[in-house]
Amino acid sequence: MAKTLIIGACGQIGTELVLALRKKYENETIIASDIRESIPDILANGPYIQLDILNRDEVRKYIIDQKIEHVYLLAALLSATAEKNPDFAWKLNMEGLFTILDLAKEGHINRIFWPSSIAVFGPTTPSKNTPQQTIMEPSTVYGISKLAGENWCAYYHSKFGVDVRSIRYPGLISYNSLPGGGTTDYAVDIFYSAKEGKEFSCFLGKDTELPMMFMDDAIRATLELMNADSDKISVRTSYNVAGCSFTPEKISEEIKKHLPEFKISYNPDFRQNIAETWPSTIDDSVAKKDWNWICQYNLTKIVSVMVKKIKIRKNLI
Ligand code: NAD
Ligand code: AKB
Repeated sequence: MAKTLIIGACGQIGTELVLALRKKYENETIIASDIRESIPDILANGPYIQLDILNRDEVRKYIIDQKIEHVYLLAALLSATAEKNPDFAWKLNMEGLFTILDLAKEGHINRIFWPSSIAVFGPTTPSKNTPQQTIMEPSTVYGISKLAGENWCAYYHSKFGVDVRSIRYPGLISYNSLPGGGTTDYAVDIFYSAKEGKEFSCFLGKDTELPMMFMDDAIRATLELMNADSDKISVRTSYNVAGCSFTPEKISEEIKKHLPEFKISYNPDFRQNIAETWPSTIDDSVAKKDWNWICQYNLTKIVSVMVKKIKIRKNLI
């Protein structure tokens, strides 16, 4: 059983990933870490260490001393936050990756997961059914950092044999954890307004179609890729995966089927400009062929689970 460290474990994906890994493997082998001093209660069922990925010496010492074998590196600034702080976004999104890739190159780690994003695509990319390999000219700091990261992953794999695996996640929709500063965050926020009986002010226009995915699908994709035989992995930059694509108007119509009183208004801000450069639908045929990826949640199923689970969560508080 590989001793595993999740860096950035208290975020939207990390929270769910740690829970999924602890369900599958022994809790003691799944170590959550984050820059945050305290952890969400939901992660208190196993080990936690406060680590700043930008403190290279401390991270190196911990990974070597603790004989960590697998690392999931999730700490990053997302698209909207990164546009507000480009220098720091570049530093955080790139330096941490080099620390982990170098440890693997030196033989201290034997497998890495590092997430990329649909943000690697840009305004010149074909936006419908965006292929695995296509024009990639991102126009955001976040997208530039993810594209550079993908290429560094492929480089460390081909030059040094580093086993690094990656997925270009679409916008992720979850109920156990909140999103952390992205352009797709509206698709989670909308459920809280809907459940609270408040009108939702959407920061994207009503016809802005983006690729999205339910968190359970994203976590399953991550674990399936990490468990795939190495010889099945033909892509060492990052895999396209598709869930379902929808507009704010489409998701609000689906919510109204459960909560007929729900109201939405549209007040696009700077995130609209980002969204307009991203694909609307994704071709994930390579992931399907290589490691049998298949999505299980369409919009109807996502909305029905979200409406139910967010109610349960609110009742528990
Ligand atoms: P998030 O912002 O919710 O979580 C990031 C976590 O990293 C936070 O808990 C934060 O405290 C931690 N962190 C920040 N700085 C740190 C540091 N210096 N050292 C250690 N930890 C630090 O992000 P997320 O949505 O969970 O995304 C995780 C990864 O997945 C990111 O690389 C992101 O780009 C990628 N991704 C996410 C989505 C999505 O929709 N959530 C989509 C595509 C790609
Ligand atoms: C964001 O909106 O920044 C993220 C992403 C798609 O990478 N959710």
